[in-house]
Amino acid sequence: MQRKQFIKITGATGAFTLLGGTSWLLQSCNNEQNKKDMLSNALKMIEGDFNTPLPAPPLFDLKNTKSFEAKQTPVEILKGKKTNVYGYYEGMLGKTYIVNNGDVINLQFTNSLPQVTNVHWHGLIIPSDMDGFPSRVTEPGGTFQYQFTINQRAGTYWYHPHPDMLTAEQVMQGLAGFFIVRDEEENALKLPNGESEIAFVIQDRRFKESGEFDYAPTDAEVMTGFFGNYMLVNGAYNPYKEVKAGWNRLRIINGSNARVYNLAFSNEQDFVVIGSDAGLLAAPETVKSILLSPGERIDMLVDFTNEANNDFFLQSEIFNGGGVQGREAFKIMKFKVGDKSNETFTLPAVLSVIKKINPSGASKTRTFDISNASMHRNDMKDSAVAKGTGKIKMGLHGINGISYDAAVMNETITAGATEIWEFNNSSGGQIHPMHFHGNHFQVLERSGKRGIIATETGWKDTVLVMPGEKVKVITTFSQLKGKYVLHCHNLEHEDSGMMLNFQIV
Ligand SMILES: [Cu+2]
Repeated sequence: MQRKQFIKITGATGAFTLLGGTSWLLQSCNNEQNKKDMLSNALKMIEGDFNTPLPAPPLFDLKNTKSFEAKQTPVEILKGKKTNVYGYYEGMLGKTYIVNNGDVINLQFTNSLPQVTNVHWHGLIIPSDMDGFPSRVTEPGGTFQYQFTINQRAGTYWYHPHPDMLTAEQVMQGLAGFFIVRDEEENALKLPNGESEIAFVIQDRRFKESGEFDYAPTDAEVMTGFFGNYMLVNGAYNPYKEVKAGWNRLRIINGSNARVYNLAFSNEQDFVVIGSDAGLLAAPETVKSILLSPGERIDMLVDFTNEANNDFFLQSEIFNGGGVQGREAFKIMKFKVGDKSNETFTLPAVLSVIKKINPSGASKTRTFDISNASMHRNDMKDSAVAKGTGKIKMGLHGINGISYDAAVMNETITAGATEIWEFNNSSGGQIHPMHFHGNHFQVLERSGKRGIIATETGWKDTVLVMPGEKVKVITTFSQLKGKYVLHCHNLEHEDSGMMLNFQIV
């Protein structure tokens, strides 16, 4: 960062604190020069040597293990340096759960962190009191019994913390894990498995000289979300993965706080999207690149048959991200393709049956203004700004002009009701991946040119809403009565207020 720009940014942060208000920040955001300064300060990605093998988090042994724990341990991510990370085991991330539909989870969770936390099972349709509601937290040293039955389709789900105003920093410190559900329908497809089924989470991080994660977002960085300049995959910096020259199945989570990736291969090869957040699509769709926003997952098949003994990269390509993101291309990980595989695989024409929800059956349409509406508020209470316990202050973002308050019930929904929810970012300047708990949804329509992309043809729990867009989703709510949240999965946005409560009654 150039010194002149640094002074401008820190000056801006200081002024925000002194004037203590969102009205000043609104002026700052509308000021073109300030906007340019924020963008010119974006860090350039620092690429590694791609010499570290891709680690796979160990599998969670559900038969013989009755507990798990969030704790801090030191690991080596950058060569010769120590990073104290958070994880659900000894290291960054957490053990991978692989369960079958119908399995029962009954685990005692222990919080061995120095701050409150909880566990949100992202994409699982489970009772409200097991779902990691932001104000239901486990104190340091405390325990909580997570108990629920898996009752949903196969898919790549994940688990991560969700405490009010502490989610961003706890995920950044390393708390996240895979929760893979299998079922008969998916098993029958005999998709590539074993060594050819590779699950990984991509995350950007910044490091201090010492090797520790550098996470101290300024107010300007809370506005856009926080970006790192080192790409980690399963906690390893720019790793490589050896694969067979045949079909491989890649299950990818975007576990980044704010960064959207435009995933593609450096050899320009096609890949086949077979699944999304909540399992298989109806039919495979072949693409050359796809956007994956924070919280979203992609399940893809990729045929490396013609790449025997070649190396190439999974990378993120330039995309139109409303001036906020997508202006830089960078490599994420290397694939080293070995000899030809002996296994044969024929891509099925049909993957699953996805019954489209008929919009005419919707009893209600709710519109959520996500154009950073809280910036227009001048009634933000000082207490709301002051109540922050973590690194991010409440109040810079909101939904419908209101920043999150765990004690307020914003929306009430009748169990079993079919509703259309519209996320309106038409006057917004930020990227918002919108996510809600307790249900899956279908994407009905998106205004503008992007249309509905391959991953959005199946069941979703997170949908990317670009600046200028309106996106409509439809769902039939479950019978699991209780409180859940709707929020932006840009975690800096979430923690500064871009979340609301809804209850199913
Ligand atoms: Cu957002």
